[in-house]
Amino acid sequence: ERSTSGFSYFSYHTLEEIYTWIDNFVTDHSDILSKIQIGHSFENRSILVLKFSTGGSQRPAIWINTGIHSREWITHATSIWTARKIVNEYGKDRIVTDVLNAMDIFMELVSNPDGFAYTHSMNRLWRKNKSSRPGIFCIGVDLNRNWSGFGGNGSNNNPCSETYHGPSPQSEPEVAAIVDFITSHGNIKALISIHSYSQMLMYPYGHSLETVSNQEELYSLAKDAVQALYEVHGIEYIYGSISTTLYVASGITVDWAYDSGIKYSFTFELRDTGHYGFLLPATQIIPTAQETWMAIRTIMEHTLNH
Ligand code: ING
Ligand code: ZN
Repeated sequence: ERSTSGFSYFSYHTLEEIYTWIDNFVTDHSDILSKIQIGHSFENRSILVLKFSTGGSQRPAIWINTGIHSREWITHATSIWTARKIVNEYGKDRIVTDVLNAMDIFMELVSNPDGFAYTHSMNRLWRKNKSSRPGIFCIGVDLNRNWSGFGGNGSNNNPCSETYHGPSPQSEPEVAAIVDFITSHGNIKALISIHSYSQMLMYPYGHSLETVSNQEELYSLAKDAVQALYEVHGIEYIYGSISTTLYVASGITVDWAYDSGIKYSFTFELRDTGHYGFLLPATQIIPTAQETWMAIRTIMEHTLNH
C-alpha cells in the first residue's frame, strides 16, 4: 500500500477525503477491487460502490451500505475499515477467502453524499438527503422511509418531519440508484444496511409485526452474529425483527430487500446506546469496526453456505 498509507483509519473524514481514499484504494488493490458509479445524488454528487471480486460474472453477491443517514458517522468509518479488512484477509482468513472465491461483495460507503457533505459544512446532525421540491418549504427526505412499502406506520407525510417518506416510493435518486443496481444485478443474496446508534442487529419486517418466512433462521443467525461481536470487546447487542426490537417503520431498505427476494437482509445499529449517540468519539472507530466485522463475517459465512 502506497497511496492510501497516509490515510488515518482512526479519524472521521470528509466526503472529499473518502472519495480520494476510494480512488487510491482501488488503485492499490486493482486485482480484486473496482469502483462503480451507480448514480448521482440530488445535488449531483457521484454515488459510488466498491466491488470486491476475484473473477466470474454476475456471481452471487453480498451488498453492504452505510451512511443512508448522514449524521451516523461511525457507519462510514466502519465500512472504510471493513473494506481494508476484507482486502487484507483475502488469502489469509478462510471465510473471507471462501466467500470471495465464490461471491462478489459490493460496498456503498456513502449512501447519502449530499447529507454527509452538509454534516461537515452546516449541520452535524443532519439525517435526511438534501432534495427540495417546488412549493415545499422543508428540505430532505428520509432515505430509510422512501422504499416501496412506503407510507405506512412509522413514516411521515410531513416534509418537515425527520422521517418524511417523500412524494412517492423511490422518488429519491439515492434510493433509486440502489434499487436499480440491485434489481439489474439480480443475484444479491445478502444485504446489510448499517445505521447508528443503539447496538442492535435486526431483520424484517419493519412495517408490521408480520413474521418473515425464514424468521427462525434469521433469528438464530442474528444470535450467532451478535455473539461473535460480543466476544471481541464485550459489547452487548439486542437482536430480533425491526418491528419487535425497535419500532414499526415503513418504506425501509431491508423490507424492500427482503420482498425483492434477498432472504438475508439485516440492519445494524452500531455503538453506542446513547451516551455519545451520533457523536461517537473517533477513539471508538477501530473497536466498533473490529466487533462489527465479526458479525458481518458470520452473516457472510452463512450466506455462502446456504
Ligand atoms: N434509526 C433507524 C430509523 O431509520 C431503523 C432505525 C433502522 C428502522 C433500520 C428501520 C430499519 O429510524 C436510525 N438511527 O436511523
Ligand atoms: Zn439511521
